[in-house]
Amino acid sequence: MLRIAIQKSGRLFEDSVALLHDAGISFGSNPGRLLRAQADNFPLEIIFLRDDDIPEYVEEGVVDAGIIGENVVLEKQKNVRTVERLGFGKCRLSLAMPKSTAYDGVQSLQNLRIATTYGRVLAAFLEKNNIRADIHEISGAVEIAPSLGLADAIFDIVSTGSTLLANGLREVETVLESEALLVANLALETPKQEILARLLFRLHANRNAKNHRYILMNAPNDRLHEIARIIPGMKSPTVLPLAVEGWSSLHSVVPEAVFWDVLEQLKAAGAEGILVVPIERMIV
Ligand code: PRT
Ligand code: ZN
Repeated sequence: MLRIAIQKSGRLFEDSVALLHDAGISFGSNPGRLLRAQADNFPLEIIFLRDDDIPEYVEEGVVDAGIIGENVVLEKQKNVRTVERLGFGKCRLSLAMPKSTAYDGVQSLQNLRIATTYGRVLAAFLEKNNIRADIHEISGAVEIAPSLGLADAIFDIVSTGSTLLANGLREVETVLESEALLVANLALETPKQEILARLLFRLHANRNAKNHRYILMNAPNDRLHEIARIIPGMKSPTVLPLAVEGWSSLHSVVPEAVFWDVLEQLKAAGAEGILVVPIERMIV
């Protein structure tokens, strides 16, 4: 049995639940109200916690793994292993200042009072840049600190930037690009490692599927060679003869990131009847 902690409620909750559900793991229809849940069809127990507590619980082995923002992992400085970057919960940890204040590079931060809930990450950044500043650690509502006269700058999470804007602040320095991570205890016993590996296998199959498209097309046989060279597929494309003499059907898998370019090239090279279909799961 592997025990995994996810956020009880908040910005990571829904995506964390969806990640497990998409991996075929079911644990009841209303997990938000529970503190713990047992999966019906996978050796996994899910514990719902405040995100701030997860790194410590993972380090101590109270839970074996957790899903948590990289920003929190770095701030808490607990000994945990990052197993996977999960691609959701994206945000950045940035320095921001009142719009009217001049900013001319990190030197402008010298001797300022900076309000934050991420004191350790900020201290490390300032030290790396040889800046001496007064870090003012507060537990929330960081964005209003400058207008209250409590600080000259803030260091906080930014996503769309609209909160900064609403408080008359502008982002002056991005310190960290963060996303949700799957982290694990450093000393998992072998049976737990095996369950984690099974979970990862499923996550990878889903991610590969999401990042690729299956394409099918018809092409005259004298163009097959050229067309096959355009397709950046998994191996070589599958080629099947059509009932019509001199024509074949080609099938392949194309990365999502390039498939529009590939489609244009295929069309120009003489492919016809091109179909692009989503992939449910993909194991490479
Ligand atoms: O209750 P618990 O302690 O578990 O949750 P929490 O309130 O500490 O965290 P929560 O749910 O707000 O965020 C959890 C994680 O989501 C964070 O640790 C980040 O990793 C990630 N995340 C992604 C964000 C944002 N985007 C985000 N926009 N966390 C916070 N914000 C805040 C931001 O600070 C700002 O105040 O949302 C506000 C809106 O941002 P803008 O820039 O879109 O206006
Ligand atoms: Zn929190």
